[in-house]
Amino acid sequence: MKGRDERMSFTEGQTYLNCIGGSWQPARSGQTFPNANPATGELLGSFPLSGAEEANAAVAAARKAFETWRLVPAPKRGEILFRAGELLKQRKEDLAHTMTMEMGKILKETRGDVQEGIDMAFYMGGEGRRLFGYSVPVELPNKSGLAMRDPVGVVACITPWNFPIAIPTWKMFPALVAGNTIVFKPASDTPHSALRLVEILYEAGVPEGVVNIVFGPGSTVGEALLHHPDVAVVSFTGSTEMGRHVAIEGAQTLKRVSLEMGGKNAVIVLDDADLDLAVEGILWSAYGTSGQRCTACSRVIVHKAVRRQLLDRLVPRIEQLRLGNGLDESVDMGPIINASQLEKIHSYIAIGKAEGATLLTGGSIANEGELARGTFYRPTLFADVTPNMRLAQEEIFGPVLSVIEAGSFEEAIAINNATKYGLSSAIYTQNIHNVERAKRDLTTGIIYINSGTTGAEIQFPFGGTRGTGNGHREAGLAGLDVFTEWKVVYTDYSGKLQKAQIDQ
Ligand code: UN1
Repeated sequence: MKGRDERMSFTEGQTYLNCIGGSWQPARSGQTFPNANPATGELLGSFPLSGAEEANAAVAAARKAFETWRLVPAPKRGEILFRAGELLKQRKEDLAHTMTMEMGKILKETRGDVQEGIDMAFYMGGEGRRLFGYSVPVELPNKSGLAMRDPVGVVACITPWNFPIAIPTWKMFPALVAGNTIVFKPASDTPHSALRLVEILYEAGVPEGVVNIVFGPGSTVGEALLHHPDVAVVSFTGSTEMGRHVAIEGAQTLKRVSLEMGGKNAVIVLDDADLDLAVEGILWSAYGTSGQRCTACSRVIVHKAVRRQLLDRLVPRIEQLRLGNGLDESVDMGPIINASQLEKIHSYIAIGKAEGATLLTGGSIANEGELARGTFYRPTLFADVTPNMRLAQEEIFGPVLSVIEAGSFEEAIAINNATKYGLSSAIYTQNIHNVERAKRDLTTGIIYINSGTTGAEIQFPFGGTRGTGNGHREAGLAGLDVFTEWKVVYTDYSGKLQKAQIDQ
């Protein structure tokens, strides 16, 4: 690969490169942006501050590579993903460390993030020998019909910083096995994990130009991809506000746009719940990744009969959570991704108090000792929250949890469903009737029974209703639909003109 020796493995303070058409190159302007560790503030490296020019060059390279990649037999494309899965496995520990350093979540979680990439590599690698279409009987004699999947073309993958390996693999691996080529624009807070993933794909055997990575802001690189006529699909994960913009702009060139956006996920605790189990699920799903997951639990809807008992168990456990550098295995919660997110999270404390909610614990920036070097926020719990408060409606994307009281099963379900988001919900109950009613009545894309709101597995569709998505799903079989076009082939071997619907 051209320029490969310019690309070295992770060294602090190093300048990294875009990969366009298999060639590693800086931004044409020569400018870079810094990548910093949110736990310590230290500079980890610099990445190319690219713009429209680099994005357009990457689309041209991907468009060219598409003409040959689409003709590579799908089982061979799948084998490359199997090799990528092996490399991810071999480098899991190293990748987890890199990820913890650039975005802060604790090692246990960054290992899980890489594991999702490994799982997706093997799952989608297997699709190389499936990619099922179907044949069904046709209405005329001596004729057959076949529905098959075609790749769509150039796919732009625009990804967030909270799952820097997992989410890109959910987009790139199904796209690749189906025969598409890729321009990858990762979040500017996590460029290094993204770069490592692209290196692995090339090492696994992806031909030049099939995967391209362009670092830089959404406002230049992202916009160029959104408006480029040769980009066929935009797969985006991020805020609902930005997702709406992607959909509107993408519509101008009739792109297929797949959106995964915000969440305001709840854990419902009924009066017959195992409260100790519920506390574990709430802690893990509300404060894991410092609450910075689209699946994070940010509301607890508790039956009034067990509210007091639940709070009595929950508050001391929250106060025991240890904040610190995620590389330290004894730490429970790492930093917030950056200073502007920290400020945004903190602004909700005043909002919640003004609305009349009761702050039970947390509610402040943590800056004692070593923590002052990073961007840390104390795990926070509000009680006496009512369903329409901003605390209960807006995605905060941080460790801020609101407890809402409900008087009945029906009320709890109604509160759960009444937000503009619809990603994930959880219910704790030991009553089989409540389980079945919850499965029927909860209107989110993912439901957990007696478990928290996080922990989706890649063999199932991932995504949500209402403002969380636009009807598409990632992962599982459904994940292929975004990256394939149905093509139907009718073959008439009767040797005469047969007219469907006319010749009866
Ligand atoms: C996200 O929050 O953006 O279910 C993805 C989970 C993870 C994926 C979360 N497997 O929480």
